Amino acid sequence: MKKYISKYIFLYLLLSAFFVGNAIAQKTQIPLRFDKYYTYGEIVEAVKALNMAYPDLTKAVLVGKSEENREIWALEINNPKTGKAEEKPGVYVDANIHGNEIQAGEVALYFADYLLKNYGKLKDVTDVVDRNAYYIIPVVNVDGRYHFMTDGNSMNSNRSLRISRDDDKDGSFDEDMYDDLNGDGNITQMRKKVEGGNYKLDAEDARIMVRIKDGEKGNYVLLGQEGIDNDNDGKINEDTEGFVDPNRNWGSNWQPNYVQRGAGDFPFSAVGLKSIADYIGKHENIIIIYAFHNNGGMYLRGPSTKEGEPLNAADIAVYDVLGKNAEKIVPGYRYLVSWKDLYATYGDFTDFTYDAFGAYGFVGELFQRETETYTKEAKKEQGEERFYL
Ligand SMILES: [Ca+2]
Ligand SMILES: [Ca+2]
Ligand SMILES: [Ca+2]
Ligand SMILES: [Ca+2]
Ligand SMILES: [Zn+2]
Repeated sequence: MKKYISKYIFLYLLLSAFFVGNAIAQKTQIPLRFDKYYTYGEIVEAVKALNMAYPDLTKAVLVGKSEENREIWALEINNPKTGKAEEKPGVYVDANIHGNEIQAGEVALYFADYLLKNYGKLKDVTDVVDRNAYYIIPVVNVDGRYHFMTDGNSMNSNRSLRISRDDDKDGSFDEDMYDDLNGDGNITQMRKKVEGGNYKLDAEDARIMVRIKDGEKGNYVLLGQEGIDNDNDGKINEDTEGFVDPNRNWGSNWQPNYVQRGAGDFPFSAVGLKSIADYIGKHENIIIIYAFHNNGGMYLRGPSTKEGEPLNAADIAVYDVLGKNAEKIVPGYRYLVSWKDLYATYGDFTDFTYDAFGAYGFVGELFQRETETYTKEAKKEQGEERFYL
């Protein structure tokens, strides 16, 4: 008997060692990796890992929780030897408010990592860290990032918040979502071969469907996005994820859904956004806000609607200095005004932080190629197609 017990204990120890070892191996480590995208969980681990690696300069702060109860974390950077954080100019940086714009999360993390690893090594970095306090939230839409990495995605899915909505008013919420039927990670259009259909295959690429012209004969029909009738009500994909755009739900110049699509039922109906607003409000020293999105190669300032005009001239002068410097620092990126140069958005984040807290705000639209840089000409060429940024 004794022999068996010791054998079991040994096995137990061996197994525990295996699991502990595994847990450590999975943990996000310093130096952080920038050759892959971190999952939501790994981003949280990265914030904590930076805090552990630089305990004198950082705090990891739980800001709040999302619709699906995921934690939203901030990394704060301040050198207490040069003063209290709240007595220094505060620089707030966040990213990935649109859940599918994931690389912005890596950019915010890279920014934190860059400041910390070069502190005491590069003079300019040491100077700015000594003079300012930083508040960095790498992932705002934590549920969106999570689902973007785990679910099949269409072009626009998991951009929004997970506030469910009963689209077909049958008493159940989001009960018939898209289904990735062929398991390729993408929600794409389904097609069916039907002689006399209104589509045909593209001559060069059979994946592409071309609408037939008058007099032509087609042999395909489109069946809509991938999915099955999950709840057996005879309709397919009739109640998918709720659509509240996290950058249309802030408490300044908010407009209801019929004016601003994705607005949500009321300002700050999103619990995660509300917690971030409270967090920023607690740090009265925050004077500048950078919110990183994808894409287009732009630094956008407010106002995000015409009604927000005119900004006061002194603020515009500050914006112009910052914006023109941003253009110099990041070649190809352009400093623009949201409503005028792009499109109007109500309930916008940086409008809220400007109106409520008097902080200068920029939306950094990351990623641009020559062809993808926003121009008025390009918008005309795109015709009816809308790009949401
Ligand atoms: Ca329903
Ligand atoms: Ca729904
Ligand atoms: Ca698929
Ligand atoms: Ca159904
Ligand atoms: Zn965006």
